[in-house]
Amino acid sequence: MKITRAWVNICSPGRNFVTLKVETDEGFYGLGDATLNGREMAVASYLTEHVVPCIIGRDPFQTEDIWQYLYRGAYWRRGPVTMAAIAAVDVALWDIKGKALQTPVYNLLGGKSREGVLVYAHAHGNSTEEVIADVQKHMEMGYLAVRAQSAIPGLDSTYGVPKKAQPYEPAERGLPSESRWSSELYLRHTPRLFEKLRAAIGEDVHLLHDVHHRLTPIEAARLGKELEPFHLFWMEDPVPAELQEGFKIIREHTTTPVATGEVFHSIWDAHDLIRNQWIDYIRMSVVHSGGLTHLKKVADFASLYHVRTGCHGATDLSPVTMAAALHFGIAVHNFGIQEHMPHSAETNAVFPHAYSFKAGYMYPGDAPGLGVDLDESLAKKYPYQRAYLPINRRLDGTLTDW
Ligand code: KDG
Ligand code: MG
Repeated sequence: MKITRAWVNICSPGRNFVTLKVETDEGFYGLGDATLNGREMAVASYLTEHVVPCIIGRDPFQTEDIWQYLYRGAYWRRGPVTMAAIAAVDVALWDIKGKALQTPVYNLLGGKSREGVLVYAHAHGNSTEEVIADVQKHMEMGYLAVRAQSAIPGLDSTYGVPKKAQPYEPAERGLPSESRWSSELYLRHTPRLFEKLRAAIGEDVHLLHDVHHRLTPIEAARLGKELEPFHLFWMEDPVPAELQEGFKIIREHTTTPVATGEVFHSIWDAHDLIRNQWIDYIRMSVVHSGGLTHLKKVADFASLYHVRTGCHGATDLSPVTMAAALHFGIAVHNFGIQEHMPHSAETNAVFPHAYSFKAGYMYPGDAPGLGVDLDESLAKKYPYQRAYLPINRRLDGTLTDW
């Protein structure tokens, strides 16, 4: 079999998505997600100008060799743009393999290790009462794990809480909006939130929380310690992770489990975190870390150190990535949990898919390949619109991590 054609689709059914479609001479085609939130056109251009010409004529079954060709062969390695482009090709080729062999991708990754993929939902609110009500609503919907994010008294807006009564979507059209941040106010409020939340809902549901890279290691250590009585499933991205040793300080002070990795691109971003057992969950996603070929190696390495997976699954990861994550999650032995932030109705219509949710778990479905498609004529109705993630400043105006 040979790759005969590949092209990039850019659409915005509620939010922007970049999708690679790869066709073969035997009539099979595959899809790969290449969306990099707020920097979409960089990956689209990288693919069209630099990658697509190099894959025409290659055998789509050679996922390992093509991965190495695009990674080592570029000379310039890693980085979010390169790794999202490699991921798009890689996932499209696994999709083709599955379709050609008439089997779901999970069978090519080792087969099912479990019956369903445990997922966590997003709950949020402008007050503790609203957060509690939203967690309870998700429990009634069947979720067994819920992430809780709250507005912080004294701050106008914060990560994870919608500004209007609509589903949370951080990327906004127009230039980047600016938020204000205070670690002091956040650290004062968050343990009280979880104390009231646990008292209201009991111990039977897993609770998670995303710090979104905003603290210093010693501040994160304090938070982890104060959250210990409320038994979080994890505390996510407590600090910006460029300095892997920062996690050592957190680890030395608290037994609250730590998860990180949604902005990582390769095993080299997580190598020290994993081998020193400074984290419990590695949250790299299929799309931003080189596709299934690389993520499987990350998971296998992590499994040696008791680190489990928890793939990023926000709405800026398209249904193609969600499908890939579910095939991956049902197959890898050291799976932990999968994030589930449901896509809009427009997005779901543009990307019809076989995956489903039932009683706290998601299922990839048994369609050959990934079981997700792209309705190209419907996608044309939603042209790309430039959008950015917000930026964050401290109360005195200093730029900080969003
Ligand atoms: O594009 C950025 C989002 O994907 C990110 O802010 C979402 O942190 C996130 C999460 O855990 O879903
Ligand atoms: Mg996160």
